[in-house]
This record gives sequence, structure tokens and C-alpha cells, in this order.
Amino acid sequence: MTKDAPEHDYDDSQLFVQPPKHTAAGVPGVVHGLRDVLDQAGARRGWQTLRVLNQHDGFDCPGCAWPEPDKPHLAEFCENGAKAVAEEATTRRVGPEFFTTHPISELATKTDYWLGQQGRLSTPMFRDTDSDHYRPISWDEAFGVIADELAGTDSPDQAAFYTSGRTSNEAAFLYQLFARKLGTNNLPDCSNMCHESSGAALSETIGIGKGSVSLTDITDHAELIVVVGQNPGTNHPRMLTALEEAKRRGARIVAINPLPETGLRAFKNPQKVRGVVGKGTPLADLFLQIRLGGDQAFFQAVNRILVESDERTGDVLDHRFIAEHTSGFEAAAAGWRALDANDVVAATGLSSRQISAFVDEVISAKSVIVCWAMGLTQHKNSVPTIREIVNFLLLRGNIGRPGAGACPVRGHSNVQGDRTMGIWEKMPDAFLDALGAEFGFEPPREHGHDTVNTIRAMIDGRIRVFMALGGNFAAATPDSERTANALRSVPLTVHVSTKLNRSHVVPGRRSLILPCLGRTERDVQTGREQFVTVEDSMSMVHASRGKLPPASGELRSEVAIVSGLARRVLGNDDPTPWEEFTADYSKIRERISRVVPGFENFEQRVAAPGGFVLPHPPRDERRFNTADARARFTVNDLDVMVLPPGRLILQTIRSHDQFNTTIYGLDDRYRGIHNGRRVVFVNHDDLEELGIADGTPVDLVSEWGDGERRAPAFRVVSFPTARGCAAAYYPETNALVPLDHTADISNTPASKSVIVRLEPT
Ligand SMILES: Nc1nc2c(c(=O)[nH]1)N[C@H]1C(S)=C(S)[C@@H](COP(=O)(O)OP(=O)(O)OC[C@H]3O[C@@H](n4cnc5c(=O)[nH]c(N)nc54)[C@H](O)[C@@H]3O)O[C@H]1N2
Ligand SMILES: Nc1nc2c(c(=O)[nH]1)N[C@H]1C(S)=C(S)[C@@H](COP(=O)(O)OP(=O)(O)OC[C@H]3O[C@@H](n4cnc5c(=O)[nH]c(N)nc54)[C@H](O)[C@@H]3O)O[C@H]1N2
Ligand SMILES: [Mo]
Repeated sequence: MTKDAPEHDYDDSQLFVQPPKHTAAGVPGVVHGLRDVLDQAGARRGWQTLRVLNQHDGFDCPGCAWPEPDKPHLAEFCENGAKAVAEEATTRRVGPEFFTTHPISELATKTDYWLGQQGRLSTPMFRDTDSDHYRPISWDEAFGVIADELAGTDSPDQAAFYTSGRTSNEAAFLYQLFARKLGTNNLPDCSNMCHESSGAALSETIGIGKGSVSLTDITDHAELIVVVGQNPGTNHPRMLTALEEAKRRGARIVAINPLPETGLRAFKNPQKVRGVVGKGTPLADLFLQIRLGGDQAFFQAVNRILVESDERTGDVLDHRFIAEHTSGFEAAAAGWRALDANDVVAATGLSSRQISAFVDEVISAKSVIVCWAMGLTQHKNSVPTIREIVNFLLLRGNIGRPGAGACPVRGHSNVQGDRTMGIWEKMPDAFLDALGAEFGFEPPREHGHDTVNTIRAMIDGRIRVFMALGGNFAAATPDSERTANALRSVPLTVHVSTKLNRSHVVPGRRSLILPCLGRTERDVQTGREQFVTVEDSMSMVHASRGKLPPASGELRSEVAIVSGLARRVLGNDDPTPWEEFTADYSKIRERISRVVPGFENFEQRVAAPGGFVLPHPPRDERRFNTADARARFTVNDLDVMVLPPGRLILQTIRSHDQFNTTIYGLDDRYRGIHNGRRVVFVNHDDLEELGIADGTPVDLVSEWGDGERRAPAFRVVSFPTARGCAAAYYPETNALVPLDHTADISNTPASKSVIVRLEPT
């Protein structure tokens, strides 16, 4: 039973809106997930796939980076994991005939949904100079095209190598090795648009850019879990199972969000009978409806109250921890004392009573975890905001002990691992030294371009070859039109992909699509089945083995593609044994074990069920590898965003039916949206003030120093979001995000705080 891909694109005329849902998951969730897999993959292939998802001998879910429990349930997958698998296991194919029928100019007019629905890419394809069609090309010729273009560059820095976070550790390690042997650190990645702000704030303050908690800290130990700037019901559904477990043993949960997200309110666990028949577990004990970008002011206000309470009672702060393990407390405390109460109200929209209610929760909890995602990382003040969260944790010694710590919840299933493997435009010298010593070369030291700077370099004509190992650069990046034009001007673009997407239809002058194996597929090299490894949000490294037959005989693994290309470009004299790496991935792991700290005895340790955990000094021994070997309190100036009259702050978010730029369907069930995506959620009182009725068709217009940007044909939906704060889906709204509107320090596009006006049409 397979559905044909839709011939016609959708329009929004069928859109309808219902009231938002109160409870997440439960039976409808599972049914939705299963229907997707079985429809697209056929019943037998579908069930075969789901059975081994996130099991110890199976493959890692290509969805989010939430960790697997020690003993996975038989069905350790969620509705959205099932959709991610269906997307990959689909029986639809995009082959040479497809590209004969559809010229690039026509494909460019299609929605992301339509493009994704066409199926799996099956054959390497080539667009020759300015042609309107892709034509098939052999792997050998394809590598030749790339090698020739690279040979024509004046400097290796005219090439950029993007990575999306689904890439395995093995492929990522080889990819960065190839780029650095070529001579460039131009390794932009999706993390630049994702948790870069978390990495920047955490490295500086606690000495490591990763979260400090494990799954059992949440399920078994924390007394208070704060979920801020995150929508786990949609984006990390298995996290709800962990929160439910915490809740049942008495933990308290606070949600801080401009939107009353369904999953945070109540949850029916689909993996338990109770969840199927019962009413579900109410999750959040306290919900604070904060304004967009208000979290820095919020945590500063909280920190101030904690310090002031301690001045009265002497038992609120962890004085011993502060004295032994931290620096900078006095300066930070002086900063909080100078905080202006009016600024706090303006930034957060919260009353002092609401802030006090939160402080009460904090003071009565012996251990606190703060979880966050894109709601904190994609604002101008993201890095200061996350630093304030570190301040908050340090005040009561909430780090490096059970049930306490920082938990940035990662997005892509291996985005954290890719960084560990060296995918970063500014990898530290210690890593480069080790890499150079292992492979006998001198890696380039000058920092490369991140994602936003790669686009700037394209605009300036400084990039001749752009290659992407996965992802959808054209749709995921800001300033869609400008970025598309930048990509079109690049002499050669290369996309290693599983599915057709926007990046293929806004190609460079010459362009290659190289189809690869997905996570779910068997990877056999020289007769031997291979596995790859990934690292989750909590630094657990484990194996992933595909089980399905590959979607086409022509697909190559990412490892094989990178190695094949590296050999062709670097030539036969290059001493790196690329062929050996492709034939046996354990040979790559052997090298990783010698270059990357924490991977000693990699092959042996990853064989253990569930894998192994990487070292994390603050978590393991309260050791902080910072400039002064202490956890650092920081002083962060507060800059309150001022909204011109008649304007709203727009955040760009995910619906329940998408994985980033991959659109699974046209519903956002929990928020009550059906059959359409071009909606903008606005508070009822703001609509009254603007004189715009619910349901009005509008254009969204963003204003920036260099002019206006427009995203046409949205429909207004009256929604209980915070005052002054609108929301609409990404990637459609990326057209509105100016390239230069980025977070300070991390340079992450500030796609959660775009000033817009609504123009009725
Ligand atoms: N099914 C599915 N799973 C996914 C993904 C997917 O697209 N689909 N994407 C994956 C990836 S790469 C990532 S990074 C994660 C993303 O996971 P999320 O970060 O949960 O994703 P978003 O939809 O961007 O939601 C942002 C949330 O933060 C809130 N928010 C926005 N601004 C603020 C603010 O200023 N303050 C506060 N307190 N809250 C704010 C929003 O209302 C929303 O609830 O999910 C991963 N998992
Ligand atoms: N406005 C706005 N923009 C955003 C965000 C936002 O919240 N708002 N979020 C940002 C975030 S958090 C992220 S992480 C980025 C995401 O940016 P990307 O990671 O670049 O985008 P994805 O949509 O995840 O990429 C999907 C494509 O990856 C390919 N793919 C899937 N699986 C595999 C595989 O196993 N191997 C290979 N080689 N290819 C594969 C498929 O061809 C698919 O079309 O977007 C960012 N952009
Ligand atoms: Mo992400």
C-alpha cells in the first residue's frame, strides 16, 4: 500500500483552524505516526523499520537528539520519529526520468512539501553550466567535476564544506579531515543556526560547550525541571516520557514560553496502557508566558531575588560551592542589584508575583535542571541569556551533582557528534595539533566561515565551490531570496542528499546532486556490513546499524562519497588510506580514538549495549576548564528590545508535521491548524489594537536598515501567545530574516525575534 506522490502542489484554500489541543500524544499520536510509515514504506518494510528503531542492535532515530533510555521500550519511537523514518523509507523515487520531465525553473516554483514528497533520490545528477535540466552522471565523472573546479581555485578558502547534523561521526571525521588537508577551515554547519549560542555561553562559563546532565538526572533525581524556549511535545516527544517519569516521583516542572505549548501542559504516554486509556499526566506545575527575548531579564531578576533573599537568611546560595569553584560572583551580584524593575517588566511581560512564584519553586528544590532549545538560542541576546542561566545554576551549586545542571536539548540526531568530530570553522588548536600529528600534515589555523559568513562570502564572489554533506542550505538559512541568489552565483554547488529539496532547485551555475544511503539502510562495503556511530544530547556515543535494503543500487554511503572524493581531489600520493576507511569503518574509529579525547578504545566500548558516555569535567568532577579553572559568573548588560508602534515581534517555529525544512504534512495538530502552513499566530488583544480580524489574509513585512522583506499570503490566527509576540512557520518565513540580524558573539540568525508588520491584502 503506497501512496503516489502528489502531482499538484497544495494551496492554502483548504486551510482550517480549530482550537489548540490540551493533551499531547496518546493514541492519536501513534496512529498518525504509523499511518505515515505504512503509507509511504508499505506495511512490511514499514514495520520492519519501526521494530529496530532506537533498539541496541538497530539504527538511531534520524529524528531528534534526545537520548535512549538504558533499556529501550520495544517501541522506543515517537510519532515524529516514525514520520522521520517514513520520509526515508518511502518507496517513491526521484530518478533521471523525473529530471527529464521537470526543468529546474519549474521545480523552483514548488513548495518544500511537494519537493520532499517526490521520494528518494536514486542517481547522481549533474546540471551543466546554466542548463535548465539535471542529467545523470557517473560517480567517477561527478568527482572529476569537483576536482577540476577545486583545482581552478586561487586558494582553498574559496571552497566551503557545510554539514547537517544527521551525518555520522565516521563521515564527519573524514569530511573535516578532507577539508583541512585541502587547506581550509571553511566548515559551516547547521549548528551555526542552532545551538551555537549554547556552545559559546557554556564554553566560556563552564569550560565545555555541552550539556551537563544525563537522562537519569531528569528521570530519577531532579526536584525541579525548568523547560524554557523549547517545544518538546513536537520536537523531542520522547522527552515527555522522561518528564512524566520525573513527575510521577514528585519532581516539579516549570514551562517558560510565549506559547502555551500542548506537550508541556498534559501528556498521554503512548507506550503505557495508562496513557492510552487515562486522561494523561499534567506536566507543567507553573507556566510563565514570557515575551520573546525576555529570558535574560527574567533570569537576572530571579538571580537578584536569590541574592537578596540570601542576604536576609544566609541559606539560599551555595556559599561553599561559590567560594571553592567559581569566580566573578561579586561583580555579577552588583550587576543584578543595578537591574531596573521597569526593564524587567518591559522585557518579560511578567509580574513580580509570577517571578516570585518561580523563585519559590527554585528555593524549595534541592536540585534544578534547566532545559532549553531554539527559543533561547536564536535571539540577538542569546549568549547573554544562556550565561545568565549558568549564573542561575551556579548560585545554588546546581551543577556537577545528581539531578542538577544545564541541558541544552540538541536538534539533529548527531549534531553534537559532528562537532566532537571537528566540524567547526574554529576548532581549537589542541584538536588541530592532534589531527595534524595523526595524519602527518599541518592543518590550516586561520578560522573559517560559519554559515552566515559563508553566505556573505558567496555574495562577494569569494566562494567557487560549495559542498553540503546533507541538509538543505537554501531553505534553512536566513534571507531566502538573497541567499538563493548567492547560491545561484556560485560556480559549483554539490549536495550529498537523500531527498530532493530547495537547495537542488536553486543550484550554482554547475551543480551536482549525489544521492546517499540514509540511517535506516544497510551499509555493506566490500562484502561486510558496516555500522556508524552517533552522539546524543547527553554525550552518549552509540552504534547505529541500518536494516533496510538501500533505496537504489547507485547510492553510496557518506563515508564512501567523502573518501572517494578526497582520493580524487588529493591524488594518489596522498598517504591517507581513504580506500581502507571505506572498506572498514573500524579503521576510521581507530583514528578517531587517537585524535579525539574521550574516544580511547572506541571500537570496544561502542560495542556495549547503549554505548558509552564521553567525559564532561563539570558533570563528572566539578572541574572547569576555563581561563581561571573556575566556573565563571558573568555580568551581562540588558538591552530591552523596543517595538515600534503597530509592529509585532515574530518568531519562526516548527509545526508538528515537519522536520526542519522537510515538511511531512500540512497539519499542526496541537495548535489546531489543518491543511495549510501560511498562518501567523497573533494575540487577540494585539489584533484588536491593530484593527485586524481573525482570519484576515495578510502579507508579513519585516523592516531592516537595508529595506523591507515580504512574505506574502498568510492568514491571521487569533492565538493565546504572549502580547506583542507573533509566530509563524519556518522555512516559509526565512524570507523575512535579514542576513545581518544575528545573535551577538555566536552569529546565529536571530530568527526568533524579527520585527514585522501585518499588511492586510
Ligand atoms: N519533529 C521534529 N523534531 C525536531 C525538529 C523538527 O523540525 N521536527 N527539529 C530538530 C532541531 S534541528 C531542533 S534545533 C529542535 C528544535 O526544537 P525547539 O526549539 O523546540 O523548536 P522550535 O519550533 O523552534 O520551538 C521553539 C520554542 O521556543 C519558544 N520560544 C521562542 N522564543 C522564545 C523566547 O524568547 N523565550 C522563551 N522562553 N521561549 C521562546 C517557542 O514558543 C517554541 O515553543 O528540534 C529537533 N527535533
Ligand atoms: N527561520 C528559521 N530558520 C531556521 C531555524 C528556525 O528555527 N527558524 N532552525 C535552524 C536549525 S535549529 C537548524 S538545525 C537548521 C537545519 O538546517 P539543515 O540541517 O540544513 O536542514 P534539514 O531540513 O534538516 O535538511 C534536510 C535535508 O537533509 C537531507 N538528508 C536527510 N537525511 C540525510 C542523511 O542521512 N544524509 C544526507 N547526506 N542527507 C540527508 C535531505 O535531502 C533533506 O532534504 O535550520 C535552521 N534554520
Ligand atoms: Mo537545530
